[in-house]
Amino acid sequence: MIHTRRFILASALIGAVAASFPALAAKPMVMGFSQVGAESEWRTANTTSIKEAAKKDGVVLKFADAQQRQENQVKAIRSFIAQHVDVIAFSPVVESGWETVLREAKNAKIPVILTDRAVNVSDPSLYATFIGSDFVEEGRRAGRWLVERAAKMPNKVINIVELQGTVGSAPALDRKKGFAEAIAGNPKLKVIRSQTGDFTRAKGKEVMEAFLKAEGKNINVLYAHNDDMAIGAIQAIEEAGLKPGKDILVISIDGVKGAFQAMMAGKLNVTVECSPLLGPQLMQVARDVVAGKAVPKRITTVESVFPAEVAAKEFPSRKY
Ligand code: GYE
Repeated sequence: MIHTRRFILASALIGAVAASFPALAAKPMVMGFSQVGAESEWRTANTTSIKEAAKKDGVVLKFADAQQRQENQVKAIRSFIAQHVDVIAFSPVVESGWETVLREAKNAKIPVILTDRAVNVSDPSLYATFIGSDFVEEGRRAGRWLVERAAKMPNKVINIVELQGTVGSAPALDRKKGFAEAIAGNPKLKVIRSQTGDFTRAKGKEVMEAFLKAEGKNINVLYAHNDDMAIGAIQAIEEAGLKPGKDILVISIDGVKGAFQAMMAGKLNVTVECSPLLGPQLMQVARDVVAGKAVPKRITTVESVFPAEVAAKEFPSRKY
C-alpha cells in the first residue's frame, strides 16, 4: 500500500518535472547544421542565433563550419546521415550541385531544411522547406533607393561599380538581378564594373582598389552585395583620397552594426536589411517537420531599408 502510494507520488513528481521541462519528457531532437563559414558579421550573428535557439529549445545541435566550401558541406551532411540525426538544416554556399547528397538524406528518411540560401534542384521534394530572405527583393530595394537619389543628382551619367557576393551563391545571383531590374528604367544609371568580393572585407577592399585604379573619379556609386565588402571598400576609397558617402555613394545589404556605425560616420549611404536571426524560427519549423506536420515550402523573412538619416536613431535597438 505504502509502496503504491510512493510510486504514485513519484510518478506525479516526474510528470510535473517533465511538463515544465519538455526536453526531459522525450528524447531531445538532434539537428545537424552545416554552416557556410564565418565570412561576415552577418554570418557570425546567424551562427549565434542558431546556437542560442537550439540551447534554449533543448535541441542537440551538431554544428559544422564549411569554411565557404561546398565539398565540406557535402561531407558534413553525409556524416549527419551516418549519425542518424533527426533533421538536417544547412545554408548552402552555392545554389547548384546538391541533388546527390539531398537524395541520400531523403533515402535515409531524414528531412532537410534550407536556411538563408536556396538550392537549385529539379525535385523540390528533396527538402522540406526554405527559411530566409527574398534576395531579389533586397536587390530591388537597393536599386530603388538609388533611382530616387539619382533624381536629385545633376550628373548626366551615374557610373556604378558592383561588388558581388560569392560566385554561384543565391544572394549574389539574386541581389544582382533585383538591382539590375530596379535601375533598368533609368538610362542615367550604368554599371561599369562588376566583380566578386566573396562577401568578405578583405576581398571587398582589394577589388575596390582595382576598380579605383581602373576608373578613378569616374565612379559615382558603389553597390556592394553585403556590408562587410562595403566596409572594406570604404577603406579603399579613403586610401585613394576620396570621400565615401559623398564622392562615391555607398549602398549595401545586411544591416549589421558595422554598417550603422559607417552610416553614422557619414561613409555609407544606405543598408538594406537582411536578418540573420533565423534560429528561433528554424527550431520551431524543425519540430513541426520532425513531427510530420505540414509546413509552408517557403518562409520569407520580413525586412526593411535603413538610410543613413535614420542610423543614429535605429542603432541602439539593432540586435546584430
Ligand atoms: O548577406 C552575407 C553573408 O547568405 C544572406 O551571406 C547571406 C549572406 C549575407 O556572408 O553577409
